[in-house]
Amino acid sequence: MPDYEFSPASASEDRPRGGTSRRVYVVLIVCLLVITFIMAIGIGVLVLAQRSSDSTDYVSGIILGRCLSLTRIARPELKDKDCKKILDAFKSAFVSKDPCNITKEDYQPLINLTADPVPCDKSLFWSGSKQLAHQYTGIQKEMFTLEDTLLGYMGDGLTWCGDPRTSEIKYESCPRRNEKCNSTATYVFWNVVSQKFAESACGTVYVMLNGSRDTPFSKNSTFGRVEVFNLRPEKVHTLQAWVMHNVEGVSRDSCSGSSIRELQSIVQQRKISFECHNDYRPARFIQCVKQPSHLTCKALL
Ligand code: N1C
Repeated sequence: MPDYEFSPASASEDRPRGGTSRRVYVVLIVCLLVITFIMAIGIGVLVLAQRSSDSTDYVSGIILGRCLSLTRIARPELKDKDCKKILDAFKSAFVSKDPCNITKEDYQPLINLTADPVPCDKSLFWSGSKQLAHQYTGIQKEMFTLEDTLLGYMGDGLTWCGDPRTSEIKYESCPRRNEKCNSTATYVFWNVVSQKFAESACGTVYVMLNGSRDTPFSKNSTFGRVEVFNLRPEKVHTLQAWVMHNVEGVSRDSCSGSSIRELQSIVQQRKISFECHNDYRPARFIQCVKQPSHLTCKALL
């Protein structure tokens, strides 16, 4: 009998085998479903973990990258700084801590690792004029704003905070500063580094202020609250203010206005001489690059 011919005997023999293979199929399908389910969960967990570690990598990556690019490329005289240690000290200041109660002491280990003193007569403070101040020091390379030093450069433009429940850096959902949440990680950072920047200044120091604001000198600003009061009169003999006005904007206040007179009085009480220039010419030239045909710019020539 040919192999393919049906025989009752073989049919009866096949029945139990057919039942077994159906069971095998069912078991296989169930196994496949279970494996697929486990894999889906695994992939989900990986994606979530990846997302949350992205938030760590974002700030950590920028801080480490900025530290390396400044100390290894732009300012090789700082090549001995240990950027990995600096990143660890930065994170330890606020990671896993109450985001509303960061202290100056929390940042002390970071400060100790990042000393970058500015030569006398080369410190430029600013308030309300960040962009122009940076354009100025970008050209006048021997002058330094805080953001031209290692610490200021690393933190510029970033927001960060910790959370007691995790050891990760947050940056998207940090609490806003208010009466109940006074000492945020970023606010305390700028207070501490601005204080250090002012304490280490010497000789004549400069401040660029925004004369198109109602109060170019504000006692609530970091400059008015922290820096002015941390200049050391035994090292700083003169503060020279540059009151810059927008080329097209209105001139709200100038060297003779009440806000600058208030600054003058604070500085002189601290036994530091005070000088003031309206629209300091070298910085005015920079403003005029964008609007060379404006009347006040033509008048410069
Ligand atoms: O509050 P400000 O200016 O008077 O602060 C500026 C003053 C500068 O002289 C700097 O040395 O204080 C220092 N400083 C920074 O370098 C800095 N970089 C970025 C203070 N703050 C700094 N930031 C952020 O800008 C920070 O978030 C802070 O709140 C603002 C300050 O801007 P401002 O009012 O124009």
